[in-house]
Amino acid sequence: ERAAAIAAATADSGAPTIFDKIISKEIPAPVVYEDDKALAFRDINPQAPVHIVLIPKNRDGLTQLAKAEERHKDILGHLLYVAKVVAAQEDLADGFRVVINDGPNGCQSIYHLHLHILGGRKLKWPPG
Ligand code: DGP
Repeated sequence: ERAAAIAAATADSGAPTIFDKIISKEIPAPVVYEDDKALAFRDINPQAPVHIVLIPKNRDGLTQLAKAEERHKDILGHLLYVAKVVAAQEDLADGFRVVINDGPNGCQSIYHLHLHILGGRKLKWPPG
């Protein structure tokens, strides 16, 4: 059911997403970091030994990076800094990758901006 809902979201509708339910703890997720502005949890479908999703708690119109406006600069900076904090917490001293999938061509499935933090193995480049 959830997979169908995710697959169905191939473009930004502005509708609430499953991440709202993770933020409200209505749906449990393995949280690895939380502060007043951001939440990070382990991806349900990990693509690497460490795969964490990092989101702003307040979406505030930031369904995808392409919708970013001036007012989002602080939260965007905060998320990138938190990505580093989480990578350190996860012992990714040998390196890691931060990814934002944007829109249909970027393979975005959930329209609540999120950073993927991937690590724990040698990642390939370029991505598919
Ligand atoms: P994207 O394709 O960039 O929109 O990535 C969305 C990610 O969110 C995807 O890698 C799977 C993850 N995800 C989706 N639903 C859930 C969930 O309910 N729990 C957790 N932990 N991760 C989820």
